[in-house]
Amino acid sequence: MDQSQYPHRRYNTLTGDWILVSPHRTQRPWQGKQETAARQTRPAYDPKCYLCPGNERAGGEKNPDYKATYVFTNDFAAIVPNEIVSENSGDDLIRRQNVSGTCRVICFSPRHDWTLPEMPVEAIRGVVDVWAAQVEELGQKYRWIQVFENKGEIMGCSNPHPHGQLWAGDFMPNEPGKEDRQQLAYFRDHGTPLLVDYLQREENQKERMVIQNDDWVVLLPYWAIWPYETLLLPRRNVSRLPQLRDTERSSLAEILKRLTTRYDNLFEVSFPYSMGWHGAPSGVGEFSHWQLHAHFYPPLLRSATVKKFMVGYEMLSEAQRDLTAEQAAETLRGLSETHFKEVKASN
Ligand code: H2U
Ligand code: ZN
Repeated sequence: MDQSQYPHRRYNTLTGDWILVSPHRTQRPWQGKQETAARQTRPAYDPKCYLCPGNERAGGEKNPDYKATYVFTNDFAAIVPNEIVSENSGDDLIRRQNVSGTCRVICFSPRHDWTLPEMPVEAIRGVVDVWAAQVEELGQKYRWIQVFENKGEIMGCSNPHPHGQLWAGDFMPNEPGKEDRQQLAYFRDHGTPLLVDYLQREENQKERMVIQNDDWVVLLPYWAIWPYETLLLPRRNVSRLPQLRDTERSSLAEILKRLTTRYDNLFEVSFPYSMGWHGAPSGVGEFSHWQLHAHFYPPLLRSATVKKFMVGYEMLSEAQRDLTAEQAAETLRGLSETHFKEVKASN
């Protein structure tokens, strides 16, 4: 019996968490039928959209007639600037911490009907530049700047207009905190960044590689939780987005378009996900152990309508998956990089 078909646990070296893998539960990668979701068409401009150029937002402010990207302070920010110095409650059971920060919304394009895979590479490059500039600017003031995109209603995204967000704060949140500790411990033991060595392993093993170009690699991490989760890594050791060179920013835009196109083609639907960047925290410190990377966490499992739920055992014990990372990587490798809408339009 092939040992890989038995339930086993995989260690997430990047966070220190474990995940339970139960490959025998799938038998084959595709159970059930593949559904083709109805083609959604949206207008290039929606007079009711609060992110479209020239429109009024919920807070009463009006968006300018922007032509490329547009960044504004979130009208309903989860973290706001706060000058109050934290007081210690003196109680180890009921602890609190004051937080100060800001939240911004990043409109990727004035085109209401576009999403990242449908945008021209040059326009995606504009988004990359905005991400880097925002991290640079807010890094002067805040410890952790989380750049992310929530895409699709299934992910709780409130508006289809292509946009992302950033939340900046003067504290280190849980997830990057775990990654910081794991990468530091590895660096102390090995003298090389964890993700630099990990990429080398994956390039040797090949079975979890998805796509690549001169500067970037997309792979399905060994420890992935979400069915088609991917990790986007630079080939060079770079700790933060602002450090990316001109050519690396363009090749990043290119690989982002290719990856998100493959995602859309998987179930022929505008593929929902939460994606975001992790890089070295800002401020003073030694961050040689950090390697910049992006995570893509898509919830879909078998079709446009069947998603993975993180409930029961997963809420109470640990994350679990049936489809192995290797099977999912193989599926993603087999997909076309011509967007399905483009194929349909030319037929
Ligand atoms: P989603 O990515 O979750 O759809 O978030 C859109 C953000 O836009 C959300 O955080 C903000 C919401 O607070 N927003 C504004 O800042 N102004 C508005 O007029 C509506 C939505
Ligand atoms: Zn819009």
